[in-house]
Amino acid sequence: MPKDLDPIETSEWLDAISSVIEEEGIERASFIMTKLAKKLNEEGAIPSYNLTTPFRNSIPVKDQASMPGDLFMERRIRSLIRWNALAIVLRANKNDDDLGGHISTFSSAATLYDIGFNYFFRGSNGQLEDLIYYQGHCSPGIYARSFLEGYLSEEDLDNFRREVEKPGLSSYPHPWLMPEYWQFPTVSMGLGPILGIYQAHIMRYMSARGLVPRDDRKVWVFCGDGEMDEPESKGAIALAGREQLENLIFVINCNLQRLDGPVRGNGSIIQELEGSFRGAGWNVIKVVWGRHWDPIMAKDKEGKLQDIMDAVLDGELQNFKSKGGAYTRENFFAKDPDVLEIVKDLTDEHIYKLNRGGHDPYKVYAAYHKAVNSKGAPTVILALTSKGYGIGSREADNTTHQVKKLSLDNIKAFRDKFNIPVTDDDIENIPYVRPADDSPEIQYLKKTRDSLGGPIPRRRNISEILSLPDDKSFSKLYEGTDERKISTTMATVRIITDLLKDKEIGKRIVPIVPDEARTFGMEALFRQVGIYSSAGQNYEPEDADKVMWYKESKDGVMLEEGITEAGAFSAWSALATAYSTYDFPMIPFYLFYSMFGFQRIHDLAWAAGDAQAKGFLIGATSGRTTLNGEGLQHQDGHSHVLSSTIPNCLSYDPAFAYEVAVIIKDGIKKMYVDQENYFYYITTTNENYEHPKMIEGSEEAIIKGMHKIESSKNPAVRLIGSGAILRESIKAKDILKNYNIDSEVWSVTSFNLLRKDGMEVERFNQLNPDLDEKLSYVEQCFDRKSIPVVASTDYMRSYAEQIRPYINSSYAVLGTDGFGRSDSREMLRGFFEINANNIVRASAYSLFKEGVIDKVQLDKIYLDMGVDPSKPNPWEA
Ligand SMILES: Cc1ncc(C[n+]2csc(CCOP(=O)(O)OP(=O)(O)O)c2C)c(N)n1
Ligand SMILES: [Mg+2]
Repeated sequence: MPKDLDPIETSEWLDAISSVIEEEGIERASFIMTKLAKKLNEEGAIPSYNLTTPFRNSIPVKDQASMPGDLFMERRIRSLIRWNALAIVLRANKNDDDLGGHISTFSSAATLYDIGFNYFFRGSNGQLEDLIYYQGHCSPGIYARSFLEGYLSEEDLDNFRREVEKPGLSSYPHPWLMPEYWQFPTVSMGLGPILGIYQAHIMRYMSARGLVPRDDRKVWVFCGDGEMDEPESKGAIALAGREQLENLIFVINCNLQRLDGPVRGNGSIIQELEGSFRGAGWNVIKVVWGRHWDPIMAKDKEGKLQDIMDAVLDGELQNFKSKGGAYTRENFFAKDPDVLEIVKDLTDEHIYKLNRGGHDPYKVYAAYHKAVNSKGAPTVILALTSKGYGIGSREADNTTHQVKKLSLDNIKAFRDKFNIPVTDDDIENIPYVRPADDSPEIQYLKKTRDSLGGPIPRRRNISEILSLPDDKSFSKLYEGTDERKISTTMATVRIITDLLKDKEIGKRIVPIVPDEARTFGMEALFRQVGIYSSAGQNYEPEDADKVMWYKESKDGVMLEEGITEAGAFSAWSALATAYSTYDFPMIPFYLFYSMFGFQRIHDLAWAAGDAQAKGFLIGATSGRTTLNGEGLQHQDGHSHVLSSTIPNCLSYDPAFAYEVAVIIKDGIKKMYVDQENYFYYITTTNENYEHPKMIEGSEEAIIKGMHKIESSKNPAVRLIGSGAILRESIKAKDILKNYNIDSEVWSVTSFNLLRKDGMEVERFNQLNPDLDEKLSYVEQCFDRKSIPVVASTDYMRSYAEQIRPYINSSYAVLGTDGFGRSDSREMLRGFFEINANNIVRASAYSLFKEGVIDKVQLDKIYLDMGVDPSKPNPWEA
């Protein structure tokens, strides 16, 4: 704030606005101020006060909704939750197992959760529950509440972070490990915020389409102030503002610290976030000071205390909690002698106890009350708290994040602060404390949750079983395309288009794109099903006179999320878990440039695996040489390697339209009819070619990962390939024929699945030496004859390498290791040595090594194939 050059003039202005407020109300005053700001702006000034307000509570005391419950009872309950949360972590770390856990995060957030649980979070008994993204490091606090509520036992708590032998409590929220408890995986910082925003977006989408009404259901996202530095945390806040997601509430626990130290030692994270969120169109509710400050602030007639508050740095605020009342008096209030005077009657102890807003149930209640009742915009609550609240000398120290063990003195200080009924004799055991079922505390706790619809967290682990769609959507593609040339991307879009019209499941199909529909030939869907827009379409689209015009509508089906792979993926994730969160299975198809898939958003995909997502990811325009003109940053030759790292992701690289159809049909069956816990990644390409008819009866083999497409009575070599490159293997077969070398060709729809099958069989045989040895699927296909195998794909070699252990003959693998580049497909396939000539070269070499052909024949083939030993190696070029 610049220096006040004329305080008398300033006060005249202030008096003037005060009298408007008094006589005509706050709205009129705001109107005048807006007019004045406009005037100023005309002169070139950019008013700064639009985005941030003074460092104080946004809700004035007179406007605070009052908390209806029993403050003292709730404090007793909260204290027990605090104690048990601490006990969970301390007990887990009493031995040498290094189990870890966190104390200080929850201790700063306990009131923020408690007010939610006591008054706002709705449960799942007979209704759709609120969707809550808990801050991952608060998990002990959430378990501690479930323990008091009677849903977890002492034994469960003692199994915190022990999940190998017993179904213990997962370290953080992990639906995979606690499928009936946690709904969302959140601990990887930043994922909760972006997933939560898109969850609220999808909640409105589902409602707008008349699928699942949203009524006053909310999405709550709890996150850390340090966590807000993740690009994902703030990356989608503009969408929430623009879409007016009034069903979304962010609660940011501003304890001013992250893991290593202060979040903004030299500034104010609350003010910074206020500006960002307000700029994005959110309601911002700052909960800075607790009620003990109210009488002090009431005495600040000249705003001098406010000036000190406005200038205080987070680094200083941290010190005030770690160094106590006397320090605060000297370094905060004493900045102005008049302000020092205001607190002269307070002892140091009193000053220390001046509470922060986030620890004051009344203030937090008022904020939540306002948030849940706000219309037309999302709300963010910025709550000032203290990290490690209540743990004695470890509160607000720079190392408090990692506290897992506490000195006896600290434990006693905690017990005393929160009046926990544990004696000195017993305290070293750190016993859990739970009053009897019929105690007033437990009765109160149960009553509050019953009135809100039952306990949470709870995850719906069962879902409606869907019927299979009409087979025609798929069987059309079994027939091949005759002479018509299409791409597998086009085939996929056809299937999606047909499925959208399906009587049984059509309404559940959601095509999602990140501004790439035209790339994938999906623009017909714009008009056919419409693009979802919460505002509808309030303008005439430029192409209104065209057949495929850009139609936005309130009940549009397609999600056109703009250029945000993380956002589009988060929307997919919300739909892919709708079977659980909405009790209404959805079948989302997210189509994206395969290069900007896993590589860009792998952590979200990993979280989707944890969340048990079900749906289809389509890596369109895939293949390092198949998407040819786009160059190094676009041409993907490794997404299958990346997708293979996610245990429940089934991935396929089909070559032909009928394979795509078989895979999608099977996917719908597995995920939505058989209720298996998978999601699908399918790469498709933009290369147009003719597609053959499906060989009858090959469905099962296609699904398993490999089927024979070209047979030979007496093959000398087996050529295997996938995606668009399979056609190079087919060409190679014809070339080899010229040298009297017979071959057979196999389409490998999934090297990843072949590897999984191989691992399973290998393990089974090792564990069961007394039983008959099983053969892996690859071994079954390639009987034990020593026919060399040559693989070629549009992916790096490690993709096809995976099946080497299950091949009993020689195995040569070609692939696209190295950076991509732009050129014609033909040139690129030569460059990466995956084309027919190179497949012939590799085959000839294998046959030469096996003694099937001699050196003369080899030299001839090499000469014909143009093999050049001096050609630079493509992965270093
Ligand atoms: C993506 C990611 N990076 C790093 C971490 C490790 N980590 C866990 S907690 C933490 C600090 C969290 O600080 P803040 O968000 O302020 O939460 P607080 O504990 O202070 O409430 C870090 C860096 C993580 N969990 N996720
Ligand atoms: Mg923090």
